[in-house]
Amino acid sequence: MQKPDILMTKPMLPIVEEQLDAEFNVHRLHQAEDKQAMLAEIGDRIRGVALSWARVDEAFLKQLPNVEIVSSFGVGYDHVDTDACLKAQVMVTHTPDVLTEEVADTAIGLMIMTVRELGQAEQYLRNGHWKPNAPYPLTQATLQGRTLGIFGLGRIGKAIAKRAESFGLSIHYHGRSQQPGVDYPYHASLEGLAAACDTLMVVAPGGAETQHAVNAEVLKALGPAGVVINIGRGSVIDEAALVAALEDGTIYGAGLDVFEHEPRVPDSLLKLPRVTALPHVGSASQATRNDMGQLVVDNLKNWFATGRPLTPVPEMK
Ligand code: NAP
Ligand code: 8YV
Repeated sequence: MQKPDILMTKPMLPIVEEQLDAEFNVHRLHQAEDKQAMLAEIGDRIRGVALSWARVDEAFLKQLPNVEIVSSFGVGYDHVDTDACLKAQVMVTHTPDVLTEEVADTAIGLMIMTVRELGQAEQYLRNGHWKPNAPYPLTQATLQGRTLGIFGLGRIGKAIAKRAESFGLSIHYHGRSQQPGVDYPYHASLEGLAAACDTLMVVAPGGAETQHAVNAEVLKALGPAGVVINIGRGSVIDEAALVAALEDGTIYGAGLDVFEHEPRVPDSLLKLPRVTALPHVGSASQATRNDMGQLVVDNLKNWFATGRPLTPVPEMK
């Protein structure tokens, strides 16, 4: 039987590429010198897409008139226009759950690094500044006694909350609605959440609805002891407003794993002393990335074997 033709948009993990090559006729868009010419030539044969970090919109889908499924690497899928996919009757899958605990671990690590300046302290030692009578300065902030406001109490948000509770933090949250069976105080507005806490953990998805939700007003409400941690998406925070709030002391510090224009991180942010910046490594252990990659493969295999996806995005359910 003829193997289905699928399109790969970027290089993927070896375990993914090997399995996809065994099951499908894989076309690698990233290897084409002229991507438009390649799509014009093979676009109508493509039935599936193994997607990482490429935008899927109406224009892209038009070039793949017979595509049935987009299997995206990662739980966040703000790079996929799900309305366009629904209109074109294209299934979209993502990789939830398998990365939840890893990302929550990273979020907690980033929060502690930021509040206790652990990255800066390590640089102090590595740069030879730790001498007799020259300890690293005491941090003005402590994790103890903090109130953590979680913006996006979903799978990862709840895993962060569970960990934070064991550190003795009080937890509050904001989302589009109050969740039944969740006892943490709920705030109907993000500004209300920020006013009630001193540490804001952003773990909401990206996309038009959350674009710049963390703006100058929210940062002002967080206050001068406030620390923002972003493990969700860069687009959720107005980066220029964040820089301004850090520069003038409106808030205390920030720990960021994600940025508005990755991999570009503005110098104005990096030169601030109370900023901890990580290169989008929330899920980036080999084991977790392999599990995510396996789901990309399994969604495609299941779709072509049974006509059903394993982990469709909520809009497709
Ligand atoms: P999830 O279970 O769907 O949780 C998302 C939460 O955000 C839900 O509680 C939802 O609550 C809330 N939310 C969704 N849309 C919202 C909106 N428009 N306004 C306000 N709140 C909204 O997803 P997850 O698995 O926890 O992942 C969350 C996000 O983390 C992903 O979308 C991705 O962007 C990010 N992520 C980052 C990394 C990294 O490496 N840094 C790794 C994995 C994931 P309501 O429905 O009640 O609003
Ligand atoms: C990945 C992520 O880094 O799952 C997500 O939404 O942001 C991360 O786990 C990314 O999707 C792929 O590089």
